[in-house]
Amino acid sequence: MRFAVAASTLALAATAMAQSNTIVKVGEVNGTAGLKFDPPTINVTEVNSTVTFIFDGNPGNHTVAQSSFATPCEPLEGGFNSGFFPVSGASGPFGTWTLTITDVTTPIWFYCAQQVPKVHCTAGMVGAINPPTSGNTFDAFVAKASSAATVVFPSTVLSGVGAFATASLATTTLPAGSSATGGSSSGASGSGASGTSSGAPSSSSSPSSAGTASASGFVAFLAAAFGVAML
Ligand SMILES: *[C@@H]1O[C@H](CO)[C@@H](O)[C@H](O)[C@H]1NC(C)=O
Ligand SMILES: *[C@@H]1O[C@H](CO)[C@@H](O)[C@H](O)[C@H]1NC(C)=O
Ligand SMILES: *[C@@H]1O[C@H](CO)[C@@H](O)[C@H](O)[C@H]1NC(C)=O
Ligand SMILES: *[C@@H]1O[C@H](CO)[C@@H](O)[C@H](O)[C@H]1NC(C)=O
Ligand SMILES: [Cu+2]
Repeated sequence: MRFAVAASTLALAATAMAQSNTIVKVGEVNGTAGLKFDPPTINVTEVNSTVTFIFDGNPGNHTVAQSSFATPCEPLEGGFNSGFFPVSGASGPFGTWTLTITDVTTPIWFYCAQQVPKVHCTAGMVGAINPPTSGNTFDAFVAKASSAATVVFPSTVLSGVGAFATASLATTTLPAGSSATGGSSSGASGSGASGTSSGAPSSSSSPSSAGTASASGFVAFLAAAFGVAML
């Protein structure tokens, strides 16, 4: 027993020093639906770290689409886009989508491409991974987005610039009233690993999935993620 605790502590310490997993809520801030990513900016220092977007804003129907500082509400050429995931119930189904970051030296900008019933990008639904702290800052990006004349609705693409996903947006159902124990996420394993999703449009232009992500690790991570989400 003591050994098991020690071993898991070591494993946690090793994980903390290597790649990170960061959760970004889509369309939800502190339990309330809103046109935001939460947190809107994150720092990722290690290549192959992951960012998991949890689409749990209820009600909501959002995307995570890569753009550029110059044109915040238009798809970056070669950029990623999760596709839409509609949420219309307090207990889901919710969507999850995980990006692996391959370039931690260049900012990764993204926006929500939803324009119905209002434009989310101009309303401030934008985010950034590793934004500069001077010059092209996140605040400057938000300001640029707010006055964007053009908002473009991209098709679903897994592979982006400096980041990629290996599976489409997956559907996860949370039982009503589930607690922070996270034991309820096993039902998500099939959809999480295989990338099937009823909520996201399918895309014939998506690159084939590498499909090598650890399913059990991902499920454990989802459990932790929803534990946080339900606090
Ligand atoms: C969410 O809650 C945290 C902790 O109470 C608070 O610091 C933060 O400002 C809140 N965010 C928003 C957008 O209200
Ligand atoms: C990211 O790092 C910068 C310094 O490089 C820091 O100012 C900022 O607070 C960090 N952001 C987060 C979300 O940790
Ligand atoms: C990132 O993952 C790729 C593919 O598994 C691997 O080839 C590369 O060595 C990894 N890089 C780091 C810094 O872990
Ligand atoms: C989500 O939004 C997209 C884009 O506006 C729309 O095509 C789709 O029908 C919406 N889905 C639902 C279930 O409302
Ligand atoms: Cu949105």
